[in-house]
Amino acid sequence: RYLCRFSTCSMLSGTHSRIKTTQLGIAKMDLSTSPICESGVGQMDLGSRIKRVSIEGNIAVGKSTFARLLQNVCQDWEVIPEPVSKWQNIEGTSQETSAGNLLEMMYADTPRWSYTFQTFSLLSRLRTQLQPPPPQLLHSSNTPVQVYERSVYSDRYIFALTMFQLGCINAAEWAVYQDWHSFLLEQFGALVQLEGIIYLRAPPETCMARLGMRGREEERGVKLDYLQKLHSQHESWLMDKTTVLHSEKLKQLPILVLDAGVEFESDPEVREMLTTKVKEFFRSL
Ligand code: DCM
Ligand code: MG
Repeated sequence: RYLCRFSTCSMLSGTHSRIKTTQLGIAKMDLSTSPICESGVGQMDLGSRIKRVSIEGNIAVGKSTFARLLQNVCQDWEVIPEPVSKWQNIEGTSQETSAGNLLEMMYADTPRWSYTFQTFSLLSRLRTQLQPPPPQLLHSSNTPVQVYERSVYSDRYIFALTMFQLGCINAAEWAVYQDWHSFLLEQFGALVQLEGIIYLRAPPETCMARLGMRGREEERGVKLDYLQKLHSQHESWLMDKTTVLHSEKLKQLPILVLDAGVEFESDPEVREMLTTKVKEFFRSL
């Protein structure tokens, strides 16, 4: 079963090269002056006034770096990182023993482990996002925002879908995955509902270079054509809006597109420009 699927899964073999040559740029936004941190609140229910936004973007585009940057901008913004360390160290039945590194297993034998990986990614992310917000966010006098690194939506519409299209998740697994996803969102969707999405957009070549620099051991075999495929998938979902989505709310979500092709970490002017856009975006939600 796996051998036969392996031939169609090209993540590590370099046969897919579909990339859109769309002009990369920053979405136009109204840059008025007052930052969200200075805005007051009305009489709204404490929990419901917390905004939830996810940062989306290709592997190694700089989501974690950008999230850290945002964390330092405003104390009323809570950044929730992607639970990668949980995937690298699956808890065994006794808490001291690890049941393995699922990220490593997935990259080492993608057709064998993709379904398992995607199921666990969805589960661990949902669990993380269902955690109650910290008290300082609930009692903040400003507009609190929870910023998630990726979401249950990119799990499905970027990664799981790509794995299905590459033949690394078969038709039965895809049907089961989608059934789980839809069911879990029916049950918990309201609790993890997003108000907006920040799309960090960069050429796959830039992501490839950054992936090399960060040197995560498990990702050594990742090829440019896989990043190109993921880039096209992000473009279809967030720019062209051609991805078939299963939630009306998701279709309507406001999206802030930021050019992450520039070196935003080291350049204070670029950092300032990007965080101003984020403040304005949060204020508009
Ligand atoms: N990942 C995946 N499927 C998901 C979510 C993440 O394969 N649903 C992988 C891609 C990266 C790593 O996990 O190898 C997350 O790293 P990054 O923060 O660069 O996106
Ligand atoms: Mg990251």
